[in-house]
Amino acid sequence: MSKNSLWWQNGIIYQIYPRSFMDTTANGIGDLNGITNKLDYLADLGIDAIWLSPIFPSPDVDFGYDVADYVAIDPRFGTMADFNHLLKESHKRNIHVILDLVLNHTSDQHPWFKESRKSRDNPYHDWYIWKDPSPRGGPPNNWLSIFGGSGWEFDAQLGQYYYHMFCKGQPDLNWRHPEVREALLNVFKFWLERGVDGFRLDVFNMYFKHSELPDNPKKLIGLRPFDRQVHKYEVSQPEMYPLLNEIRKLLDSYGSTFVVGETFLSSPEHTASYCGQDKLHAAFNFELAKSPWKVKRFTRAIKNWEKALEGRAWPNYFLNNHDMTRSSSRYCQDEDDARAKVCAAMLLTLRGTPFMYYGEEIGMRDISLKHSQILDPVGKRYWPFNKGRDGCRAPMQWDDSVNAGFSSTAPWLPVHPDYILRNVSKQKSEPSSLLNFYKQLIHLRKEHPALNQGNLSVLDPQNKSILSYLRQTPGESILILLNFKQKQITYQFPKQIANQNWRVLFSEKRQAKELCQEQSILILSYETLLLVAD
Ligand code: TEU
Repeated sequence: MSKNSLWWQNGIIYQIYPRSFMDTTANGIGDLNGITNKLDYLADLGIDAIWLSPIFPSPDVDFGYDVADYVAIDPRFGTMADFNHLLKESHKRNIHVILDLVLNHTSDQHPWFKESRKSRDNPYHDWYIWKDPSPRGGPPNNWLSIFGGSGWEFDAQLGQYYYHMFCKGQPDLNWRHPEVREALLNVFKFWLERGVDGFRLDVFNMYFKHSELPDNPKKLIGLRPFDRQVHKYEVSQPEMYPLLNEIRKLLDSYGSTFVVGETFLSSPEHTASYCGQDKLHAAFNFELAKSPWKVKRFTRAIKNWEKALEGRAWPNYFLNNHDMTRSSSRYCQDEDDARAKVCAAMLLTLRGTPFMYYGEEIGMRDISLKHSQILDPVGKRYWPFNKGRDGCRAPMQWDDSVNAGFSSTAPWLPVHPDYILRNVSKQKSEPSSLLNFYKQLIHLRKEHPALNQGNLSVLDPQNKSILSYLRQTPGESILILLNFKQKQITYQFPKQIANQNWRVLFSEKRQAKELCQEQSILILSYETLLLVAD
């Protein structure tokens, strides 16, 4: 549908966790029609694509990341007709649609797995990773599940173990089997034929395991047993590269599509190795999102990512997703959104596709739950050491009506109690709200080629307060100055740009177009200051 083949570079991608976005059927769970109803809101925000966390039938052991049918819609989310409608209405508004494909594992309720466990000679048996007990008895090797315990589950009837990196209800597929490979490539085709614009691939670098299934080497240091292993043999096997090549060819044959991979347990360099012309368009590198509130650490994360990609692929940045504490909860103090604005400005002015997560634009905070309310398997297993991921998955806060306007009935997870004060409707009407801040910067990013496509030069930090970088095209230079601290501070223009005259392009705290003629400038508390070369 896209006239612009670079939509995924120029655009902003907005992740929706469908069960928490908007409920139109009064079952407490968001749905596809809910998303369709909110497309005008998203178009007005200025985003260019929505990535939908899994919308396929699932027993919800891992809330959609355990798929029981790759080519159908979970009835709680709607029907295929609802999906077609959502796709059509999104495209009408120039919003692309990206689906989340979870192809490393299925649900144990997927018909393939049900067949697979029937008998050792069932045609589907080898579609999963089955293995006899070790000669001494017990699991075939030392691989563990990141969700806790052994990675192997014994099936008494078969007398064999199957492997699962995540819950035991999420058996790993055997991508080495030609029929599995074909069936999964057909999943891409099925959705491409329907007109979707791209995919997010869940833990793609886990698809292949070492063919011999050897024990992983041990490590001395690490919090959990999982962390005290080098994950050498169950992730990042070389067979992934030719497969990515094949996936990319398939996608390219459908026009200007996009595929972003979620890299699991990976360094920026290794993540970058999966990106390029004949591989993924993009992959997620978690360094920025894991940075503490320190200019030095953000600077390092940005430089590392740029360096790792070596110009081979277009960068991307995110601070939030459905697996991590929201950035507002990580960085903001109380209800003050000053730091959330700094985050927004950074995300929207860096060189690379920004990924946003629903509710980020209004600074939604994580909900806190009692042990008995936890739904996420990670939280159930590791409480209270790790409370799991429910916190960042609470219902979207639309307005101050009952259940924050998300649903007319009790939602699947509680609404954050701050919704009366923090919601879309309220922030729309407040000129200085976080929502309006996002909108202004999204607008600026679209208007200015330097912000959109320009080069990036990260300037060396002068102090612990200011993160600064230049974005440049041959015709335009923009200097971005972000104050990470509450106190105001004087910024000295570095030598390489000291002879330049700068005008204010954006700041909430001063007049646009104001000229800066001094060698230094006073940056106010948590100020975002964008200067354009005169
Ligand atoms: O995430 C993989 C992953 O790295 C996380 O499971 C991570 O280990 C966890 O959040 C730590 O708390 C993807 C999905 O994003 C996640 O939602 C799924 O649970 C997982 O894969 C399995 O599909």
